Amino acid sequence: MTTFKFGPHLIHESQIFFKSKLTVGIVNLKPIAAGHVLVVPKRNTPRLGDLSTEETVDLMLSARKIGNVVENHYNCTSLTMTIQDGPQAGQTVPHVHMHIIPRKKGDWENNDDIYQELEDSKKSKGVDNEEREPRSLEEMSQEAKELRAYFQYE
Ligand code: AMW
Repeated sequence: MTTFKFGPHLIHESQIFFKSKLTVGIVNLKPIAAGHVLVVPKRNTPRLGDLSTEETVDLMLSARKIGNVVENHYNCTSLTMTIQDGPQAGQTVPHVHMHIIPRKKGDWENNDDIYQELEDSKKSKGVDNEEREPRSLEEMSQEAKELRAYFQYE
């Protein structure tokens, strides 16, 4: 796999840090916190309900492993793990994905503000009307390299 199709987006191999039989872990173009990554089934399908049982189990087991790693790597103590399953739930990329966001005490003043921030991060302009800059491939590749070291990766 040299590139991976995430909905309409072409993901560079260097953005991928985890691969199982049916799932990949990729670093995020516009993370809302350090270690905000995405867990994505290899097969491109929009809704969780489209996945086979095997794909669903593989996704969840992968999310558990990845969550463990990012929580430790970023010295956090909890995880927000969320799937926006369909456009009315806020899904913008029509390819199933779970957000994993490492959390620690005091990171957001009100715990659930994280969901608003997640929404804002996906708009082309943020709440302050500032354009949210996507990260460079170099920056994303560096993070993926660090995370890849925790997994048996081929
Ligand atoms: W969804 O609105 O569909 O729940 O979330 C889409 C996520 O995908 C966002 O976190 C966004 O930053 C991320 N994203 C969009 N395009 C890319 C890309 N090319 N590489 C990595 N992440 C991406």
